[in-house]
Amino acid sequence: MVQTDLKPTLTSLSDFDLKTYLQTKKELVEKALDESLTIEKPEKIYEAMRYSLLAGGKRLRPILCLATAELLSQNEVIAMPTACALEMIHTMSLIHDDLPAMDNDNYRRGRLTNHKVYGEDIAILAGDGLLAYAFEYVAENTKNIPTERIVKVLGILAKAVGANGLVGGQVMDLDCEGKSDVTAETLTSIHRKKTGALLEACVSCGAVLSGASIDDLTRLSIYAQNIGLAFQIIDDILDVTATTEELGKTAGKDISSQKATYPKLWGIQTSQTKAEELVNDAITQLSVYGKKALPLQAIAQYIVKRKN
Ligand code: GRG
Repeated sequence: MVQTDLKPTLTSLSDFDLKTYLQTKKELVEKALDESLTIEKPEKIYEAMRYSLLAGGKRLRPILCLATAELLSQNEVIAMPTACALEMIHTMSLIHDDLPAMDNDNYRRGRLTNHKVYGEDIAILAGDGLLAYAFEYVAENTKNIPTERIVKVLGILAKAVGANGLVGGQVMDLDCEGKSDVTAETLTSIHRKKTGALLEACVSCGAVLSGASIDDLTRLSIYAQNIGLAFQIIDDILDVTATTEELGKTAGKDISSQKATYPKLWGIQTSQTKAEELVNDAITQLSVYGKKALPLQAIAQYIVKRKN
């Protein structure tokens, strides 16, 4: 029988070895992050920044950026400084999120939170230091790329961080604590900013660095918005169903902080179904790229299957 290349995408997707892919990319990212930030004076602040930046985590954001660059330009090296910057921004948001004035948590990524080790003053400054360094790192280390693409990337990062991104989402989230009448519309608006904006920036930055067309940018943005929301829905489910050991952070925190969550609004089963629908839509968006899109499609599937 003649072997055909036209196997349905989903068959190829189930054959894709995501575990090895994620492990390989994670090792590259860990090495780049380690090299990105060396200890200078005053040592205390560099140690605090490195403590959280090198504390592990899934490294999903840098991997999304690298995978997008690989898809469009077969060149992930050009995206590594931006991938590191995205992880610096994500890490700073976790440090600030864990502060007593915010979510007040003692554990993150399986170890004590930054302020528990270095004190609140240094934790705030470590977050600020990482945020500023993210932009410096992209500007100074992105090579062999037209300057206008680098400027565009810096703009995308700034937008994802600001009042229409992480900051705005966090403010809305804090405002909704203790309220029982939060609608699905409001919750989705919170998470599109708080979680989705940075995940979308990962994909958009990888695309812009690769010289993406408007059509590429549009379909990749839709992919990213869908996986961003699915990621948060699963995050809410795991907060109820997983243990502190599995999560590496305090489980059940959403209930004790009286947070508005998707399981509270829809129940666990409906929340899971909605996340799966979003991910299926995300996968379909990328079918135009054929097998080259398998890594991003497999990452989308992983988002609804993950256990931490
Ligand atoms: C950006 C100036 C500035 C301030 C930050 C605190 C804050 C404002 C925003 C909070 C953002 C936040 C913590 C969103 C939650 C996103 C989320 C679901 C994080 C968990 O991500 P994972 O599971 O974590 O990828 P790992 O540890 O694997 O990287």
